[in-house]
Amino acid sequence: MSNRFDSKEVFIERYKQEVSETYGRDFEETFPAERYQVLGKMIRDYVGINWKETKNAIRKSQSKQLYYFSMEFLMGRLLTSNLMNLGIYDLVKEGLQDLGMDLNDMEEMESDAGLGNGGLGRLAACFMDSLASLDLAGHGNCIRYRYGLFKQKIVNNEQVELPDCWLKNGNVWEVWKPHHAMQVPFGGQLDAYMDQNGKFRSNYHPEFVVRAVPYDEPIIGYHTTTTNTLRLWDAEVDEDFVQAGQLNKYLNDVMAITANVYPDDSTEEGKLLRLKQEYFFVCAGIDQIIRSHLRAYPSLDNLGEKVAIQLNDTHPVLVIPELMRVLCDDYDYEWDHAWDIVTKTVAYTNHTVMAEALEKWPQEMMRSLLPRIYMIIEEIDRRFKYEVDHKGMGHVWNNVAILKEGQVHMAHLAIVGSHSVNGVAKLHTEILIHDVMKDFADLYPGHFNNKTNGITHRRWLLYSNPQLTKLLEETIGDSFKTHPEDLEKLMEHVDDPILQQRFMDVKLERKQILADYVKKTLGIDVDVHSIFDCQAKRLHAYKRQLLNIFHVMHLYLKMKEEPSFRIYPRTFFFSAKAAPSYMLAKEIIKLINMVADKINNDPEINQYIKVVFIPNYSVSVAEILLNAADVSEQISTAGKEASGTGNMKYMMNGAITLGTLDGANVEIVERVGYENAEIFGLRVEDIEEVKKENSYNAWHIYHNNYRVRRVIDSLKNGTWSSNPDEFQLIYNDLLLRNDEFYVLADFDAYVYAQRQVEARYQDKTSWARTMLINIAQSGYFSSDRTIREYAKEIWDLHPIPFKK
Ligand code: 26V
Repeated sequence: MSNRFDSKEVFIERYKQEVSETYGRDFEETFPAERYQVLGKMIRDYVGINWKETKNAIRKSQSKQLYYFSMEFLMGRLLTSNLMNLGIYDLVKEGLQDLGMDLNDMEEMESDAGLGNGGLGRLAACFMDSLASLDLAGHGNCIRYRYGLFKQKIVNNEQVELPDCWLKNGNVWEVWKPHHAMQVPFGGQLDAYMDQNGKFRSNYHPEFVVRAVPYDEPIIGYHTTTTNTLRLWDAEVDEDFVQAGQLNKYLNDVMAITANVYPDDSTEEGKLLRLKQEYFFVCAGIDQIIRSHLRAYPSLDNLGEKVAIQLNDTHPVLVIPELMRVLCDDYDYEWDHAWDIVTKTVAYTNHTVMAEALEKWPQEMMRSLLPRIYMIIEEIDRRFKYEVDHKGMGHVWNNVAILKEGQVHMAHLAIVGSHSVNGVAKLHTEILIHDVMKDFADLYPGHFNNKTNGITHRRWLLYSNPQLTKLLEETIGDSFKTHPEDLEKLMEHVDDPILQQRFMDVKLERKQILADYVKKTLGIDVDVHSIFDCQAKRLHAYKRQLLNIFHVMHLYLKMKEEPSFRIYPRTFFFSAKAAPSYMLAKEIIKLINMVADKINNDPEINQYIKVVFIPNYSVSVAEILLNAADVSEQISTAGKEASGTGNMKYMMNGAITLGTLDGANVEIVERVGYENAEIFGLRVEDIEEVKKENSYNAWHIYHNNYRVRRVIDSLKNGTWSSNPDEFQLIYNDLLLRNDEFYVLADFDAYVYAQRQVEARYQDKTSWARTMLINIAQSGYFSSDRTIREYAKEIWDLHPIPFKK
């Protein structure tokens, strides 16, 4: 029997029956959570036909397939997106209505799948949506973490981390595939020997083996048959590998592998576990690829023609030595042949130029945990040295070596083992080529390329902002839904006063939705006619939330000092998680919350300024925050933010970028023009100059700039906290450690830019026009465009041909 329901009536009948049969009770007697479970299951079953057809079509046409290896997938909730992509949202909504239910309530029941830290994980999720929507065979490979990134609560102004038990009510989208399980070995001894043909052989006696068990989630394309797979690996015990007397330890070690998403790797302890996680999902993912390839083709010779593997940052870079191991050890390939196959198959995306974020592993740790893999890395390094010398580049060896100073440099391994290395925005790629990875770019000039990030306009415009979507449809038709570049048609209408007014009404509606959420969850009243100024992203010194809150503090102190100085009412929204061990970041969160407390409760000031810290920034929070913004704060130190993707989501919903010339901001301004953004601050060249001259002196600014001094002094003089040492880390970072991210250097320029924003906001016509221009120019930042570029220029991937 088909699982399809083509009419509301059929849906209602099936749904009632399914709920009642599943729980053995009359439909009316069942709980909302139970009804949610069954709804999810019915949709998953509904998708089954497409899933099967996609697999069949790929097999029949022998299409090339992409595997996106990522330690993180920040999927968020999927119910709305799945129903909308399937084109059955209205049918289900109305069906539920007839049953006295509200689809919104069902949507709220779903856990927000937070298997990631921030932009990198969300990018992977947007890519999945675009791949399927463009009919490309592209699958995700990751870990089924039992707990997502921690949930953040604010208690006494401080961040408190709570576990994110996203699986506690199960996961309706996943399908458990125990028969596709495999074994992943760790540690132990490797006995190497030469066989009679002089070929290297080894017998491996691992110390520890776990069973990797996949859970598959369908990734549903927009109004298309294509349904790809996100495979999440769970670790289970392998009955045959428990050593006598070690049962408990073994159980704990196995459980630990898939317990947590790493909030970053700034803690020493737990590093080994992170390396285990990396090999775990790489080894399992590669095994699956090899097995499925050999079901379709007689050998692995054509792997590079039929499979593309994209490494989302260096976390999955062990793909390179692991594939070499499989080819050489398990399938008897000669090194050079195997290397050709590997480098043809694998491509690498770099997501940061921050030195401390570039992954390195102690050689000893790698050798003892993964003896054969380490041996292969040594061989890759040895041969790479030969190549570098041979190219007459021996003098750069120390910059490019994979193994040096006792560490394995994962980015170097990734570059050497890939046919493509890409940055995630124009400026970022330039910095990679001309600065951070310069020697590699000289060695492999053709390998480096840019793929500016994107976001799925489906989730971030069509589904999370139906009010704006409707207005756009009425103005320019609906072609932008499948061709987001058609948003540009809006350019013809940006001067239309009626449209401007209707757009401002839509914005107001979104602001009201956010205001209601803030009132309900935090009890804070905000004025929807104030300027909504938003900064939402991970808390990191280089992103400079400090600059933003310093400006707020400055406004407050100035208004207190000068009763004649008043500003246009503004609400400053912040939302940010800090890594649990990142003390400076946590202190900044505390400062924001203490400033909020003080200002929001000061009757003289709180009609002009409100500060709202929204806890637990996540995909679901982003879905109501970003589209309510008037101002998008993108104020990182130039050269540090690889791309940013939040900036694109704000833009697509009309907000004006207040930003530095960093990451994809550069391309945003390129499209909207300087007159439709507010750009300020030091540029990359300026910072390079200052660094070269060694001329930056934070004390100098402190002593010579009254406004800066007033703000910094307020950290210690009881304005925000009775404890003068409360913000000592911030103080030290700025003054004793000379303000690494140029917060004080950009302060005046930022205050000035904020005044410009204020003035512009008061000219309603021009403000609305600017917002409409931002929307009109945002189509370029759809991840559909990004994925088309990857498919054409890196993967050589073509749409799956479905036979009609
Ligand atoms: C991680 C860490 C960890 C601790 C020490 C400092 C530090 C600095 C940066 C990072 C980021 C690691 C990689 C990453 O998540 N990059 C982000 O990737 C996004 C998608 O391409 C991009 O939009 C963001 O700009 C970039 O930061």
